[in-house]
Amino acid sequence: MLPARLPQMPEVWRLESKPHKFCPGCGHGIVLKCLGEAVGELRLADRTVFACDIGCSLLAWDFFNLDTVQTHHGRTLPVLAGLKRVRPELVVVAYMGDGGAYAIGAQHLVASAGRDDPVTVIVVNNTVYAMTGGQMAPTTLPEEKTETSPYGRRVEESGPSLRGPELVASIASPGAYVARGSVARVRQLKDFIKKGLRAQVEGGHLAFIEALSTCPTNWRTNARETWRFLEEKMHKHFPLGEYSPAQTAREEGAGAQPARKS
Ligand SMILES: Cc1ncc(C[n+]2csc(CCOP(=O)(O)OP(=O)(O)O)c2C)c(N)n1
Ligand code: SF4
Repeated sequence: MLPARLPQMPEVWRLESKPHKFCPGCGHGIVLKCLGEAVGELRLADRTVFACDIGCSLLAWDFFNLDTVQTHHGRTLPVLAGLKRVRPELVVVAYMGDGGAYAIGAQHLVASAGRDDPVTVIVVNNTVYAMTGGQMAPTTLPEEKTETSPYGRRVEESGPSLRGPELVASIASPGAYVARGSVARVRQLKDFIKKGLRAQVEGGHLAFIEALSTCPTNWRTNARETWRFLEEKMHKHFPLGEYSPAQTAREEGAGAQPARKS
């Protein structure tokens, strides 16, 4: 039997593509719902272009009633930076996994942050390459077991797990918006995404939001273990909040540390 009151969905929700194809317990649907609501509440639907990367994010290619482009792995940001240059009136949203953003697409992320491309970037960090079977990613936590680190990630061999917002904030322009949210803090995540859209629309700046997310399929966790891993391990290693781009790093070429605002 259907519940008496169905949950309210964003106005850009595309009913024909539901139910969606993400696994049960996956965080992608939560991030996308936040994005859909943010686009609707800011009345941007008629000029927003949504672009998704290779990886599980590509399952969102027909998720919204929005113009959508699906790009090669790691190439979503330069595709949208180019689109924005020729059609500056559009609002462009790049939706990527941590593998796409921080491994194969890292060069584009660094270049876009340096150029302050007016694109809103959302990176879903689930600590693994999910779609290809759970291999170790740049964001895999120390000691975390994956398909390619069956005894746990060894920092001595693979380096520390990469913190995306901290990296972007250390090279981005002072006007850029940088934050890290989590699917376990939905209102905060949606607020960050809204601010990220405003940074593009009102300020003409890059916005970068990382969303900590769940992948029970590759973590091989049940519901309770999934949430524990997210809230106890990931939140500890990847602090939530907004990050101030380091003005001095840009002006003087120095390695100033980005400050966390909240
Ligand atoms: C150029 C290129 N290299 C590798 C692949 C194979 N590949 C497809 S998805 C993927 C991993 C995706 O991981 P991530 O970007 O973190 O997204 P997730 O699936 O975790 O959401 C890889 C390596 C590819 N499609 N193209
Ligand atoms: S493999 Fe992981 S990230 Fe991909 S849809 Fe399933 S739960 Fe989500």
